[in-house]
Amino acid sequence: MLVLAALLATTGTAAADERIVGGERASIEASPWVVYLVDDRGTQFCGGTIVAPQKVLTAAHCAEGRSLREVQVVAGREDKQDRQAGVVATVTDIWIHKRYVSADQGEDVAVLTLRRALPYTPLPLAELTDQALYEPGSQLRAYGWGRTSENGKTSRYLMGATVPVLADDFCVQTYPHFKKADMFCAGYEGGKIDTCQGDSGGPVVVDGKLVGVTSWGEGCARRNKPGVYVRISRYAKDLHPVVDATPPGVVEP
Ligand code: 4AZ
Repeated sequence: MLVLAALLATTGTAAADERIVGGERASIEASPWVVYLVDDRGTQFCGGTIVAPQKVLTAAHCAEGRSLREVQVVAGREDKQDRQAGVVATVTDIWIHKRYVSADQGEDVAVLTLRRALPYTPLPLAELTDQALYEPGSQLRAYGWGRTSENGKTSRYLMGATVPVLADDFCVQTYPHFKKADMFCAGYEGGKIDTCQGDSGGPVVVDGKLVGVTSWGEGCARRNKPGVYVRISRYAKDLHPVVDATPPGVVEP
């Protein structure tokens, strides 16, 4: 999660300067619904959110082109190196929004069905009636194990950052193909605090609801280039049938 890449580049010593790191460690106990996805080599590549005991919501661009064997869900583990913590869950089905083409064209949502129910509290989705949560200035929390600078390494530990919703007009100005019905952008005009590669698919939360999924942006924490997120309230109708379905062949723990 984020860093001030431009400042790093100009000072050369900024890596040791904590003031430029926009995120901070977050605890898995306080955010038990945040998970990460690993590939068949065990490498973390995206985030996700537990939205029902056997369902994880992520970005379509995280799930696209992957077979079931090429994605597993790691839940309850704050430190990626702590192999004892939490559980690694097998994926039995991947649902990708039928209109998904690419992240910057919208519909960047996917739902993974797990073989077993996870012993962690799911996070409810924002609904169409939750428009107030998306007002400019609304302070959201984004979570992930992604890169801590634009060209840096992903994070060993779960990180969180607070980013305010920006006005749709600003997002359209900076990203001409931004679709305000399907997306929102959040962050600071000056950059500094942002999500980054590896955070994709992970949760953006306010008021105990999942309002966004990390989707895209130009670089990370750049001036006037905020992060772009899936506007989850707009997809509630598409997601509920998938999220609320009882998976066949349920294996109770
Ligand atoms: C990515 O590549 C990505 N700064 C995620 C988030 C942002 C940019 C890129 C937002 O997954």
